[in-house]
Amino acid sequence: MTAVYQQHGAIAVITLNNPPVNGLGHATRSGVVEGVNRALNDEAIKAIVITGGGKAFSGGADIKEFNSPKALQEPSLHTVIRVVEESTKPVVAAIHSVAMGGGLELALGCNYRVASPGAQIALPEVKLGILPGAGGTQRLPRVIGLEAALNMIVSGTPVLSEKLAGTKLFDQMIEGDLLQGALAFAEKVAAIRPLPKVRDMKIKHVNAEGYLQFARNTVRAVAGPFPAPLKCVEAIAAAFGKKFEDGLKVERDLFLELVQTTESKALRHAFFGERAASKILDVPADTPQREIKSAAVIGAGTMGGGIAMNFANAGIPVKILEMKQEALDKGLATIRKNYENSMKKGKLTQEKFDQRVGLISGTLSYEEIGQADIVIEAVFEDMGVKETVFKQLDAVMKPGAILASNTSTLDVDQIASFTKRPQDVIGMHFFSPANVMKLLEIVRGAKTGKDVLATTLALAKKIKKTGVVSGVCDGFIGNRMIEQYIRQAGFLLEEGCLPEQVDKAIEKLGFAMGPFRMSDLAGNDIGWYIRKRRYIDKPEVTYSKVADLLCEMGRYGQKTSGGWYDYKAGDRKAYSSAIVNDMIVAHSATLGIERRTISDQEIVERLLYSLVNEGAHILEEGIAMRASDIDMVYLTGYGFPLFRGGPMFYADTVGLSNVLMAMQRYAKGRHGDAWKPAPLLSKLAAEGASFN
Ligand code: T1G
Repeated sequence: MTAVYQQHGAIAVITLNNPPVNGLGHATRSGVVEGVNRALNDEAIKAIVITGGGKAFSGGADIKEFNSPKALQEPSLHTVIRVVEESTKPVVAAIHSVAMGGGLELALGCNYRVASPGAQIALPEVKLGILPGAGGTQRLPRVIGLEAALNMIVSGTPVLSEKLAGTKLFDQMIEGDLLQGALAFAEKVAAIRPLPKVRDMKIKHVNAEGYLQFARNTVRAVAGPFPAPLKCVEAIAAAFGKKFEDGLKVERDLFLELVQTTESKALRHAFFGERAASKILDVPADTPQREIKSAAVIGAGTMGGGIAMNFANAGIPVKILEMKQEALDKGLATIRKNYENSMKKGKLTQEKFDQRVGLISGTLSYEEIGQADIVIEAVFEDMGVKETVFKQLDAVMKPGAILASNTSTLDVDQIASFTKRPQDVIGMHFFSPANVMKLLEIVRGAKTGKDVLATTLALAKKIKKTGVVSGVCDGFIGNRMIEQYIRQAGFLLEEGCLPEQVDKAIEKLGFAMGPFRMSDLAGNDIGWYIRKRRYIDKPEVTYSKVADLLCEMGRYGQKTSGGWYDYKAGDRKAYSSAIVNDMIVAHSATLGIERRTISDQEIVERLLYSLVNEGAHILEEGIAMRASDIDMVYLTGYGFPLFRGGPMFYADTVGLSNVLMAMQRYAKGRHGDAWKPAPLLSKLAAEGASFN
């Protein structure tokens, strides 16, 4: 049963029982209606308490049901709330832990609400690209006021129950046993008539219209490509000057409009994608984990320092090993500076600063890190250097320590072979800046132990990273795909584009930064180093030489005040470079290419579909377990626009047969070999299927 009915004296208790968060799926909704009707038909019952079993009152509507018939199957959430609100006996919501979305809306339909302190109270629908669709925009302003309600609904941010204790949202806060407190409260109000209803309350505001207009202007300025925030304001506005039922209808219409949008589907895709990524088919959720109480990092450079900060931020002591005192001091000073900057911006209290700085120490001796539960090396990206480090680690680290490499492309199996404990070796590929970027590619070696993988996934969550598991291949998931994207960017320059046209086209799609601005930021010499290797390893793969010519000009990017673009001292703005543009045009001439005007659509298709095709190969090879994992890599590590859902989701929205047709067109052009479709893509397109 997903709603359990019990009788405590003259009080009926309906307990939501749909783990893990009492999502209000169809069965649960039916259970509540049956419970209320049963209580109303039982003369011995004077009042009703609704509460949640397990770790939540309710996390809201069951998002898994969205865009499926079940979501609207009667009794809909509206019906459940109406049944509760029309009850002839008082209904008390007893809230603990989490009351979000439809869960809070259900509570708002009750006559009374009591809560334990520390419960997360939210209407977070806007984060899923929708809005509270079961009366929340009409009832919440009636109990906590227009401004507080509008802030909660437009931000979707949870508020702790005790912060709302003084409002009409909660009739009583219950310290100690919630059920006992709720039963006592229900006894106390059982005979009170008329039954209070939130819908009958009035909203007072000194200048509602003025405030709502201010809200519209503010929200419009910050909502970007997402339509939901502004529609939240419109729904709340309908709570003024309209009959309650009319306001509900406005809310309903806006909800139905939003739930069909691609933006909302993308946000819901990302919500589930983030959670699915930590599920590994052959590693059960109850796989024993190793305890991580301390960490060590090899290398105090940009990556090593950033990695160490992640541990300190999570309260885990971390020791950084360097070879030279000067490098160690520089690294520790940089970390301190980063925390000082956060404090200056008001993002860090002095207390947190002291705590985090206190958790980070340095050493020059391998012996001093031997007792750490995990060690992550962030040394130079060269297999010889990795070999030296891992042989040292194998000699000094205690048995059971996890030995992780921050390599961004190298073979983790080969790295593991430098040790006598390959089962303890794993890849943890952080993205620069490592203390900021959410993505953590977790590279599973052939011999990586299941407990090591389970531990690393749990650690990723603890240090607030999105951990995505990758198999071993050159570039893992993200970098392997971005290489095809960069290849196309180079070919586009040879055929007629200039850097700013390519960047602008993809930035118009929502990317934070196009390929050339991104390369200038990261350093053009990094790609140069990788291509030099490619020319030897994979001579059959063609690349544009334009990027090499740029590096031969010493134009590595921002760090050399010039790359694809020109830069001025102290100014990170990218200025079009006549020297570079002339070089590109001249290069086309040497290739005998007649430059042509290329549309933004072609630019976007060639950049994105090259990602999608490589992503399909990655899926076929089992390097990534599921398409949403690939999407999470791009959403959290490569600036892919969230409202587009990631490359594989984007391809699904375009339609895989359309993607395939476009690729077939490009296959007729230069470097057509790059457009050989992955068999999986062809198969899904032929079946009219999708990746996700
Ligand atoms: N529906 C279905 N599954 C849900 C869910 C939901 N609302 N919320 C969480 N889950 C699953 C989640 O996928 C994961 O599954 C497990 O629960 C644990 O989640 C009409 C229409 C509640 C604060 O947006 O914010 O109501 O991976 O890892 O860290 O207006 O989940 O274990 O299989 O996040 O303890 C509005 C979304 C819905 C709340 C718990 N509600 N959830 O956090 O656990 S729309 C939300 C959360 C709505 C009405 C509208 C969090 C949490 P699995 P978790 P957690």
